[in-house]
Amino acid sequence: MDDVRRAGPHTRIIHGGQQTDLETGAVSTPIFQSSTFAFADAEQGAERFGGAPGYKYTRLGNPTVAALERNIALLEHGYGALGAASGMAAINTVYLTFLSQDSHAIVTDCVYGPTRTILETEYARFGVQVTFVDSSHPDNVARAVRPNTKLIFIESPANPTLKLTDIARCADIAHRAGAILAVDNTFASPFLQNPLQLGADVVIHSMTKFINGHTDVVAGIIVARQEDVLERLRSVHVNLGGTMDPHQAWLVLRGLKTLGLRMERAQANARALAYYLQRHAAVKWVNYPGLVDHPQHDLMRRQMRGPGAIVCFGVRGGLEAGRRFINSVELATLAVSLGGIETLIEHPASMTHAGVSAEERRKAGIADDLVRIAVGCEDYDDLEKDLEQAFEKAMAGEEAGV
Ligand code: LCS
Repeated sequence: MDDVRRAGPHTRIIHGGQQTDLETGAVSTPIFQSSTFAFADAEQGAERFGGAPGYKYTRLGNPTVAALERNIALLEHGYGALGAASGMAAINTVYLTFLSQDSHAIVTDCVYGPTRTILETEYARFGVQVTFVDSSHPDNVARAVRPNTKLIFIESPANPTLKLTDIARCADIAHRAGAILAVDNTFASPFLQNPLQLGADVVIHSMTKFINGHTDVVAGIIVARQEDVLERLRSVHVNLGGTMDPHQAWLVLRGLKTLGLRMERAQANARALAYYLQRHAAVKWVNYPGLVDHPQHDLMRRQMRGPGAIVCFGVRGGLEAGRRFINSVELATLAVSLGGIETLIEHPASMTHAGVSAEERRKAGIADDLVRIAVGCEDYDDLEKDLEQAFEKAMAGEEAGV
């Protein structure tokens, strides 16, 4: 194929940035499990350290990791990408690249817990200033801009409130302020949303989630729209050391091949579950951007290709009934994380976002009764049956006053 960039979404996922191994004909990218790479002679070693192409040392670059980086860069329409040991390693490289003493960041208030708490606990020690805003109203972002604002970091859809942020508007605000816009695109995956095409400068993913999709790897990636931004990130990333291991990269490459298939199926399941929950007497409220009454349904249709596979809801009877409900599921697994082929269920206020204070959670809209369900690829009927029996148990406890 002349240019896989112009191919359809599944073809791009399967073939993007991949090439058959020239020496052996291996169709699957080999695992180059080597920490270092031999030079032909002293001159070649010196040239490579001077910037000539070629591998030197795995923390600085590795062929298996590079195959994954080429693929994700292509899927996100970026100039290039940097594999990371985890989503948090990717986020820390972004923070450390663009923030310094007395610089200011604007961050979505309802981001993944540690994305927020590390700014409050660690970066604050070095004089970094942060304003957390409800970025679902871009005017809040514009109002928070200061002369020293260097980074706007948004998560859309956000974890766990599923609030969306208008990426194009935020790119405009960032660029007028001379700042970088970075977007955590984990919840959408590159299959459903491409922030760089909407004007963002940097995208990060926790590849632990949809991109790998099999609940067996922790990994992250950073994608930059422009070469100069990528090189700034690279010089911090390789020295900070949160880079990727070749075996980890190979597992992610393998999981990634079915990203489109998994997303389509998990999203269809999520959509059907959202309708089921909306009709259910034991459910107080449902939050899913695919529902037409979601306050940002139109924005979802504008900037995403689908609402994704995470559904949040509140169980009638508050925290206790919610606890009984999540203790009663049998097919769905009570565990944090998301984006795997199996359905996972968790309670953010006491788990993923427990490090965020109760007051800040309330301000960010992370309700105490919020149950997050990361819908997987099982048969829909089995999922519905499982939730139904869990609701029956939760409500029976309610009547018995348990
Ligand atoms: N960004 C988002 C949106 C996330 O949800 C997570 C992890 C991260 C970044 C960090 O990625 P990691 O370092 O774990 O690869 N979110 C989790 C969650 O909701 N449950 O468990 C982890």
